[in-house]
Amino acid sequence: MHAPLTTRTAAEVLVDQLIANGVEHVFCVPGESYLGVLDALYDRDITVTVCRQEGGAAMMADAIGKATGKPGVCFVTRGPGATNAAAGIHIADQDSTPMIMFVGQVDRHVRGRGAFQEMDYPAVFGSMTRWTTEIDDATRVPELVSRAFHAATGGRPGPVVVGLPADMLRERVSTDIAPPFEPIEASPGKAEMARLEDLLGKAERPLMILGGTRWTEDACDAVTRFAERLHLPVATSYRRLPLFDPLHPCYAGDLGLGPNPKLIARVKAADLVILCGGRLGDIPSQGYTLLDIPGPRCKLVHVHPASEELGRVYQPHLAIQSGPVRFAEALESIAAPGDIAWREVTDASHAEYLDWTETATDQPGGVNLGAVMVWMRDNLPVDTILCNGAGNYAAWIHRFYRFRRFATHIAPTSASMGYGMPSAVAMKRLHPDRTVLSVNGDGDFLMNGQEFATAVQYDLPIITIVCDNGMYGTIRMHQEREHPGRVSATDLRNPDFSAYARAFGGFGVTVERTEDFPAAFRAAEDSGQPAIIHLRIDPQAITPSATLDGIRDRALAARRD
Ligand SMILES: Cc1ncc(C[n+]2csc(CCOP(=O)(O)OP(=O)(O)O)c2C)c(N)n1
Ligand SMILES: [Mg+2]
Repeated sequence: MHAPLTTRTAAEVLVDQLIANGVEHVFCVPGESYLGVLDALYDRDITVTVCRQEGGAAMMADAIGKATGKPGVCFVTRGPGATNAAAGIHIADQDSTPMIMFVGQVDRHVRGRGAFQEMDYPAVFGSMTRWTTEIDDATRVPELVSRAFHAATGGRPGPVVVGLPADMLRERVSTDIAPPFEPIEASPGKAEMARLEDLLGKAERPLMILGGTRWTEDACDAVTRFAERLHLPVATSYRRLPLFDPLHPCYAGDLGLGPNPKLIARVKAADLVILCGGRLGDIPSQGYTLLDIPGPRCKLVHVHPASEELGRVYQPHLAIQSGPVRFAEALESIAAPGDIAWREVTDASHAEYLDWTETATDQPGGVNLGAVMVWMRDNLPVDTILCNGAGNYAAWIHRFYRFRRFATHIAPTSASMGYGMPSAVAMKRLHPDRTVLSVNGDGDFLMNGQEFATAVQYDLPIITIVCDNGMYGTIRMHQEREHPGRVSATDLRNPDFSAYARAFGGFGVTVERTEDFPAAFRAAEDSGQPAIIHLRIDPQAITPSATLDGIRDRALAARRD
């Protein structure tokens, strides 16, 4: 314990405890329920970003958690603020992102009466957080904040919600600040690593899949060295692309939405799958079809920091309860088999990845999103951070863009729309000197497009791309498959997104032809302002390899058969 024994308000103790835990940024929408905290933030060394909607604030905190591995922090007001923020809490839960949301609460003496904006946080958030609590005793702020950091980062990381009764925040207490938290790393045992070595020695077609969170750049480097020594093919799980350099000769590709069919065949043919960090959930497992449940036919080695995830869906042949950091370190001890049987498989897998991603596919319409991704991949700095939400437009990111540095892709595995704008704000606050892109669909963007105002407020020259096809394209695609020709509630009449940018005080430009994109991008950069590049996309260009009419015709033909 340290810090002097002077009296402070509980709100001041809370903010000091955050600073002691290394928190540099908080994101908030103000509320009268936590005025004491806003006052404590006034003269403390912590960067505050005031947002336009709590969903955006919570997504910004999630983005910080994704980028740094340490809890991102947001503050929101009770009832309506908390419910708005729920979108970000759910993302952090599904994505295993460490984050902490502090939320105001009514005074303790009126609690339970259904007082103004009162809400029962454990009841509301209990099913999507690692821990939800309320601090009733001002002297326990350091203890409970410390526990919040441990709960958000331990095992499988996730969100924590902490309720703060307004009268508790006003109380003066003389309490010390607790020491900073240290994330707890589980390590693999020698016996498990020996069994892994043995399994590799007997394998003919092994494959490693990297996913989940708790990674560091060093851990990724160590896995890369291991893959190199064993010439092991490595795939990345859905939206965990930056865990492995896609141009490394061992890279086999991305297991996400619209994956390379050849990669799917390779996973199905593997006799040993080393699933490191992730859960191989619904999306990367292609609707739970890649491995048999509960007992996969291949030998499955599942490495995960949380015991409750091991054996939850798949029965692993070898379960290793370890975070990626310690597991990656331990990989150094594994000897390469004398004769590496899978050399050619690895080379072929990488060649298939390159073939699948190298050049944009032909598309209807003036703007080819694949060509836009290829241009950005070839022309932007390698440490560019790309943020996005959900929609079919993201298929072109996954397929054609390349993430060659750690934590350069910030996007929800929960495929929550509206994430691309707020997360880009958080990334530009965190890394003012790096290029930050926010890539959005037209439906997606307007879910949190108001955070463009936050980018303007803090002079954050983010380049925002809005892929405007005039529809909720993903749902239209499903509609054409299942109810061909019956377009229901998926058309959108959109604003002029470049005028939207200018109305907010930013730079806006509309692009109608692929060849105009580079100049538009450079003009957006040169403006030095937050910018929106409005891309007009032909609605027929629904995926990199299919048109809407093609999907409709196939569905109608299937009905006639
Ligand atoms: C918050 C949220 N609401 C609804 C959905 C369901 N959904 C998934 S994709 C999609 C449409 C996305 O449309 P748009 O952003 O325009 O991208 P497009 O598919 O047209 O490229 C919808 C409604 C979702 N994933 N998240
Ligand atoms: Mg759209």
